[in-house]
Amino acid sequence: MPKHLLLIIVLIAYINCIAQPKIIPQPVSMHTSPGYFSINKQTKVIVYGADSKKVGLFLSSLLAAPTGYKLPVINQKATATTGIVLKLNYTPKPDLGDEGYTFTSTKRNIIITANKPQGLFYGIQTLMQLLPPSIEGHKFVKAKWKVPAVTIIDYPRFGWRGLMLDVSRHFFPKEVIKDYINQLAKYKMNSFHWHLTDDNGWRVEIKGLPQLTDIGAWRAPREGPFLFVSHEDTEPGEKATYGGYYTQDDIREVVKYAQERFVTIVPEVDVPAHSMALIASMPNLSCTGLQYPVDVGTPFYAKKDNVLCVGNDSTYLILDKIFTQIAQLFPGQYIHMGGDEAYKGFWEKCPKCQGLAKREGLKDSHELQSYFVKRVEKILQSKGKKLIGWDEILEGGLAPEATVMSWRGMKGGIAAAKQGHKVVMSPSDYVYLDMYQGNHFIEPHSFYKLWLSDCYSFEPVPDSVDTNLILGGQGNLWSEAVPNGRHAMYMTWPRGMALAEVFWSPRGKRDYDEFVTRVEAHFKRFDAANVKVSRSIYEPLV
Ligand code: TNX
Repeated sequence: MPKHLLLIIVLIAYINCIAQPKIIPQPVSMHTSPGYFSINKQTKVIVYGADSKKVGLFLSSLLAAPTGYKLPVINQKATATTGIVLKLNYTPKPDLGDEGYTFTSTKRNIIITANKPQGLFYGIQTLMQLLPPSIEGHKFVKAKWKVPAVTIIDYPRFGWRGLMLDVSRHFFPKEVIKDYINQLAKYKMNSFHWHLTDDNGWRVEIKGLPQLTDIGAWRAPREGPFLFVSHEDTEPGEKATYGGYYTQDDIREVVKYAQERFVTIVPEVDVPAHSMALIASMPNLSCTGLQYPVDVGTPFYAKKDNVLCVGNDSTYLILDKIFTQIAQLFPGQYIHMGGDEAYKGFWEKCPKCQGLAKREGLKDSHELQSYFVKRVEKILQSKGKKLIGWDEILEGGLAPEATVMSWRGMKGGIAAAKQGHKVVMSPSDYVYLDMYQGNHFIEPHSFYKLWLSDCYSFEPVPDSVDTNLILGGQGNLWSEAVPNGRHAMYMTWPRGMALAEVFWSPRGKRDYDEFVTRVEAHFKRFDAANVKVSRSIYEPLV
């Protein structure tokens, strides 16, 4: 081959390589070709029926502000001509599953196909990422809206791709929750675990139990140290209290918002421990019956009884009342009952708990906990829901149908899968977004460490377990040191992108240095959206 021809081939290959669109999570397969599709004010979004129309309208609304175009969404019977075509397959393509899609862009059109509307939705997230970063802005920008010519086939590795946000240690208004959900959906995550209760605040209105939010949602404020705020915002008025809660209307509004983005909300009511806000509202539910204030925010402790009395019938009556309403508010199949870090010393000294143990033949406090979890499972099942809990629910024996969320490493998940239970992997060493993400000099106050590369190296399926039992994975943002929504975003991204890729993309495709080039490209998108995120992408030397 003549030398100059070889040079041209190498040059084309090189240009193609650097021109590779920076999609996160990485698609299953993507091929680029020369040319592009231009979105302009004549562009139409073409759909076929009500289901694809919804997604089409969503796309049109995403594009409206930055482009200034109001792209019409047209329901068409015949096969499409030009435009952005969103089409559900008449005969489902098995490889794509419920969430996969194909994406083809040429000079003439963009065609997205999927088996289900959710797949079309992910196709339009890919479309957004193929457009310049300014598409993420909220205001009009003059730009050329070019979509490079590509052919993509894409579908997720796992069905459970989640993030958790703790709204108890600090409270975030519903607008923050919506932003959080919107952001995770852009990275093709589909589950939002809403940690609604803990020692430091009860955050959900329960009709007929007004004390939960009159008392349980408020605590004394405290000072930093925080990077972005020097103190917590307190409510205006006479009492210097900190807190807040969601009304049932707020919850319905957020649920609808999440549904529009194909995100399932998993609500968590953390019991039997982490229950000081509940116990402060109803002191008769603890073994001692002592009156405590809602905790100001200390780590897991055993001196105060933040644990529900498992030998008291009122505990189950109240939980039934609470879970009835939680089940009505949240349409997803799962309810998370927490179950973590229960100090069991009060049960050991409590006559009611010991009486129960005797009657039921329970030989230790682990079995008392297991009895409690099994009763909660029955309550949830009676409302048509499935139980999921932190891996402590294994202690004393799992409830028959329980799904385990493994946070103290993977071992709980492995043990649960070996017993045939479903598992969501959420090990603190790989997914705890409250930890330092880089050098302490530039990162806000936190503890321990979790680098971007740690998240990216997470492998949710351990050797020797049935792959089908691992539903997927989840990143968790605990909010002891996260006082507001802006800080929550900062702590979640870019590590959330690494997790999104772990949960979606084929295992064999991971290459950290290449991933970082995509992350850097995505920083521009966050900038355009005015969302501040950490820039710590390499492990610090100190
Ligand atoms: C452990 S993870 C907890 C949380 C804390 C977190 C801090 C889990 C189930 N329990 O209550 O906020 O550590 O990283």
